This record gives sequence, structure tokens and C-alpha cells, in this order.
Amino acid sequence: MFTLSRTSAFLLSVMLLGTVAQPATYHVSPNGADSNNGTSPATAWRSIARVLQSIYSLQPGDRILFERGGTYRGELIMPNSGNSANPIQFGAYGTGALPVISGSDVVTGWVQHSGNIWRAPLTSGAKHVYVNGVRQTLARFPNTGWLRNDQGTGTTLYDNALTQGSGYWNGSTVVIRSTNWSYDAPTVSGFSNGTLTFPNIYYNLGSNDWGYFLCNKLSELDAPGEWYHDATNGQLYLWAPNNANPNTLTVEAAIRDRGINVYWSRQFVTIADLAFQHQRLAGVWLDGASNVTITGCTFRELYFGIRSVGTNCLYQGNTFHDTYATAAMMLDNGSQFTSNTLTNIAMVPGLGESNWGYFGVRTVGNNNIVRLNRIENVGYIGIVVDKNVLVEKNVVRNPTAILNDGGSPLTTATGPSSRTTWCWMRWEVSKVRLPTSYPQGRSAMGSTSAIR
Ligand SMILES: [Ca+2]
Ligand SMILES: [Ca+2]
Repeated sequence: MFTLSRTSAFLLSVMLLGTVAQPATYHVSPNGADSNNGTSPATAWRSIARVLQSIYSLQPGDRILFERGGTYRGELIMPNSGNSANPIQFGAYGTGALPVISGSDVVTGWVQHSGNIWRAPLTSGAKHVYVNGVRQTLARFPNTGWLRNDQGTGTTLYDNALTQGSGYWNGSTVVIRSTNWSYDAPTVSGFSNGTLTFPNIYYNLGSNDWGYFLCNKLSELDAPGEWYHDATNGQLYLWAPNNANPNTLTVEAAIRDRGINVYWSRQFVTIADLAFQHQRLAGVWLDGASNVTITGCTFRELYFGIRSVGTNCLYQGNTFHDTYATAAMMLDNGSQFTSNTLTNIAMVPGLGESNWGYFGVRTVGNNNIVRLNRIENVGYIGIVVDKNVLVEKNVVRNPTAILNDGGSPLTTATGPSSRTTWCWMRWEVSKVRLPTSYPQGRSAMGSTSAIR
């Protein structure tokens, strides 16, 4: 009777393991081809679309690496899990700038529409438009500055300076400095006799002279740098800076929601050394994932950098700049946000969260750690935490840059009185800056009704 010796059995299992479970590395390059096998730099794939064709077959330890210097337009998902010893990894190879995962597409085929206004086909909803990398302005009125509320409620705003005909502003967006600590941006549902009507913003404007402006209307596209997207007819309109012909420029429209979406209950995924830009919702979106590591990444010109519902995740050594909403929105438990750099976060009125937002980092959950981060220039509060969280050794400079009444640089969100919040602030807390002027809001800070 034939039996394997213990040594032979071991060797056989190693051989089988070697053939079955050897992790694979796939490469993606601007110079690749989707007909390649992807398994070496010389046979790299080219597109995110090709990556998605193989994404469901990834095993623990497998890696998808993007060549540095390239821009990859698309939305990645992670529907599989790694394990603690062998996470599935998204990363970079080669030399140069971080590979860019972009939420925008280049818009081409411009024809003259009227005067300096050009148009091009675009069916997907454009949230932002960039010309040679610079964000342009959604067509607005007035072109600069703010109008002032005369008398409003949570669903109306009356201003006798609004003299347009009945229905003129229907479907536009009104950006309102709705309180000391908030901007709201509801869609206008009705307009007549100087009164805008919109869904409830839950703040009573009253007779406070809050600033507001209107945007997202083609007939208000009347200046260089303004744009408008007609989703119904699939046309993007642009008056380019310096009256330029857009066919001579790189025009990009932000049309995708997420850079990487890690699915519900997936775990042990690493995202390293990638640059996320132009996503409508978030660079990385964790939807109930655990043990996800995000490190060495850059998040810029997008809504959230990271938006996570996660457990035991590590966000370390990333750079966030020019995010439109809260840089890191963590509805996590047991996660760590450490050694990140955040600069110019939520600094544009109307582009961040309505009602309550414009933070550097916000955690909602238990046993999170916010440590050793540098946070500079934040629309509202630098760090907002809830429940049982450790906050230590962070530097927060220039919070409440475009809002006030924020308890900056750190505050605990309102919650049940039974919560056990404890926070430490160490190192430099340079200042709690009180803005010296209020172009967006009340004309004076001293009004007793303006301060909560
Ligand atoms: Ca305008
Ligand atoms: Ca007024």
C-alpha cells in the first residue's frame, strides 16, 4: 500500500499551494493595451474598464498596480476580500507623479452657441467643470458677491431685489448662508413676486439679512468662466476664460460618483499611492467594509476625500486638499485617522454639505483615533467627533474660515447626554480664528440674533 511520507506530503502541498494560490499582480498603464494579460509592465492593461472585467476573480494577495504619471478615468469597485496576511491591493508602480483615478471625462466637440458661449455634447450629469485643471463657476447671479434676504422661512426667501418674471428661477439652485454655521443649496421649486420657494432647509431665515445667490441657469451664463449643463438635452455650455475657443483647451466634466467603492462586508483591502480627483461623491467610498488600509494617497477637488462606513480601518499618511465637503467623513468604529495632511478643506460656499458640514475630519462612532494630523484652512470645524474617541497631537490652523460659531478647532457633535466623549488636544493649537469680515453672511457679527 502506497503512503506518502510526512515530508513528501508537505512538499506536495507546497507545490499545490504554489500553483493554486500564488498571488497575481496586474499592471495598468496609459501605454498598455486591454488585449494584454496585464501580468507584467510590458504587458500592461490600459483601462479601468479592463480592470473591472477581472475584478470579481481577484484572490487574497492579488494586486492591481497603476503606472505612475498616468490618468485613469473610471470608477473602481472592490467586491472581494483579502485576508489579514494577504490583503487585496490597489497601488502604483513606476516613477513620477501618483497615478490619477479621475472622476471626470474630457469634453470635446465644441461648437459656437452664442457669442462667446460654446456647447458640446455631454449626457452624464456634470457636477463640476475644469478648464486646464481649474474649476469653473456654475452660471450664477449675481456674477460676484451676495444678495440679501429680506424676509424668509425654512422654505421661502423673499427679496425685493428679485424682479424677474414669475417662474424665472424655477429649477435653479439657491445657495444661502442659512445660519452662522451653515450653507444650504436647495433647488428652487417656485418663484413669484420676489419669493423663492424650495424644500425645507430647517433653518428659519426670518428677517435676517443672510447672503444668498442663485446659480445653475443657462440664461445667467453671461461671463467668462461660467458654465451650465442641460442634462435633458445632453449639452454642456461654457464661456471659457479669456473668451477662448474651448476646442483649444482641456475641458473636463466631473461625472462619476466614486473613485473606489469597497462593497458591504468586504475586508482586508489596501489602497496605496493613488491620487483621486473630480469624484462627485468621494475618492474612496467604504460601504460597511472592515480592515481597509488607505495610505499614501492624495484626494483633491472632489466632494468627500474618504467617506467610510467601516470598522478597524487605517487611514494614514494621506494628503487631502481642496475637497469641497468634509475631507474625511468616517461613520466608523475602531478606525484610525493618523498622520494625514489636510489643506484648504470645504472653502467654497455652497459646494459642501448643506445643513451641517464643511469639516476637516468627522467621526461618528466608537473607539476611533484621530492622531498626528495637520489640518489647515477649513470652512468650518477642524475635527468633529462623537462618542468614545481619542483625539490627540493634531495641529489645527485657521478653522471657521468661511463659517463661524463653530467651537473650532474641535467640537463634539450634539448627541445623547449619555455619550462618553473624551478628547485630548496636544501640540500646537495655533488659534481659533474669528473672521474679521462676513462677505457671505450677516453684515455684522455683533447682532445678537446672529450668534447661536
Ligand atoms: Ca452669470
Ligand atoms: Ca434684500
